[in-house]
Amino acid sequence: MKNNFAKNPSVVVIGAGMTGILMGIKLREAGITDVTILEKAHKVGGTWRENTYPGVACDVPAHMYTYSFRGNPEWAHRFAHGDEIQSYFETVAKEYGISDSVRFNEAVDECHYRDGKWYLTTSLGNRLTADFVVAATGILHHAAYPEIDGLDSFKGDKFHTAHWNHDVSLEGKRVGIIGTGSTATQVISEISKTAGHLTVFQRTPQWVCSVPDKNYSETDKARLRGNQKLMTRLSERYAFAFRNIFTAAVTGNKLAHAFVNWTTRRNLRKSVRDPELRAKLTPNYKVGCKRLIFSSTFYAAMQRDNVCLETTAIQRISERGVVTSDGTEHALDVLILATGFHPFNFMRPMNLTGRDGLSIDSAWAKKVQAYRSVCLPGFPNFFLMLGPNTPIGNYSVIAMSEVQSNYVLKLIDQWRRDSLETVEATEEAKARFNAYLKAGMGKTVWVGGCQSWYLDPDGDPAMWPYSWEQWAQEMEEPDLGDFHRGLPARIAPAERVPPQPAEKAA
Ligand code: N01
Repeated sequence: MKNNFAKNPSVVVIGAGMTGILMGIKLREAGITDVTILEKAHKVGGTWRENTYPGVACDVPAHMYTYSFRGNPEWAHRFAHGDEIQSYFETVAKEYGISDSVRFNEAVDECHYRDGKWYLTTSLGNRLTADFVVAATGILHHAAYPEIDGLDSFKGDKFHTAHWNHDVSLEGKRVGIIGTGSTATQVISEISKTAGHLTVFQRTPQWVCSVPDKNYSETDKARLRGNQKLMTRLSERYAFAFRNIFTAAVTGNKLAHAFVNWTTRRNLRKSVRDPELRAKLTPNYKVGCKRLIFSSTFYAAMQRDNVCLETTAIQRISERGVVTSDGTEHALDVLILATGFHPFNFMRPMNLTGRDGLSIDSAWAKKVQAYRSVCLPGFPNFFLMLGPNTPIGNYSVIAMSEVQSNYVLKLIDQWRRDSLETVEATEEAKARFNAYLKAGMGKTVWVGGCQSWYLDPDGDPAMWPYSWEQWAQEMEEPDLGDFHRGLPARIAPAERVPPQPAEKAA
């Protein structure tokens, strides 16, 4: 591609999941030819490659969960199943020539900035030098194991949903599952069909909204094939509804919240007739405080004869099963941990240091924050995709990545035309941005009296508290006043780590 820029940067993208594929496509479109994508696994797909548990699906409508430039007429369900999504990403990566250029089975171990360049060392011992690094490393990929006494003593089969053991058949077995989040509700709906007996260990009930699934017929698909315009219209219709109902409901729109509150409570009332079970499944916090669960099958699954809801607290795990605080031992053959992820482990375990030896652990020692989610002061020419306060929630994370990738490309363009010597947001800009976020949190539903992975260790939501439209508009053009011009002041020694040995370019 011909362009009028003085410089053509070298860029390393870390990760070939949904965002890494997108960045690869966008960088090439921008005429940037020196792009290396490193992927720790053997194929593209990220979270959809990793999560293969029974029932895995996307609870955002499939036609909305696609790249805006590459609709998918082949979706078989309104809420696409994990394998369909994985296959979509593999297809797009192939079509756009991304898979051929990814270096698979090569993780980034070290990533250090010095004098205008990034120096990376990979798990294969290779060394690379780059002008820019884009961490497309995803959000929820470090499985959280519960801290329960005796967890390792269990003699049956035990695994986390993110590392499903497909060698273990559940047919006819006594199965226990800990957790009732978005993942667990999908798993429970599916495995309750075959397990001999399923005990669901619930610590906190969840609000569940029913949006029925739909199978797309061959006629539906044929209508969409070759018609990107129609697919875009369909995607926009879903996005409009989700933004104005679910996103609005959690970010302070009272009318939208009243509607979601009403329909969610009604779903529980209509779906669960037994008052005792209903009471156990009724949360005591606001609808939407924890991520709203979309399922039209969970409540039915909970009422199967072979399913039992256990709300007594777990005391410990024994060799035979789960012991609850009333002294009951629930004997199990298989224990499934649907206990979620560590959401603030962005980019780990990579060893990352920015300018003047500032380590990411030091930079985030007090709080995990960024400027506009993607820029980290002290880490010039480095972008973290889907970083803190991205408007994640019940919306398409692909749409978020597209907005952020355009923002990042505009910043790289500033470097290419020499308007910015390095791209680094100032500490002041970060502080101002985070104060602005904090000011908006009070009216959101996340401060509605619940615990969830949305909250950081201080209890502050790591979310975007305003409307989607406001976010997209503010991300449209970078405010260059928020970036360093010329040489920034050195970072105080107390915040640094010892200097890293010099690496040679690959
Ligand atoms: O994890 P979670 P998840 N003892 O953290 C319980 C995305 N996602 O994997 O509520 C007992 O939500 C914990 O209990 P409590 C989506 O963004 C998307 O389900 O903390 N219980 C909770 O019930 C989602 O939000 C899709 O009291 C313990 C559960 O484990 C995110 O992934 C599908 C415990 C953890 O729930 C995470 O969802 C699936 C303990 N010690 C997931 N520790 C889509 O469809 C934890 N729990 C797009």
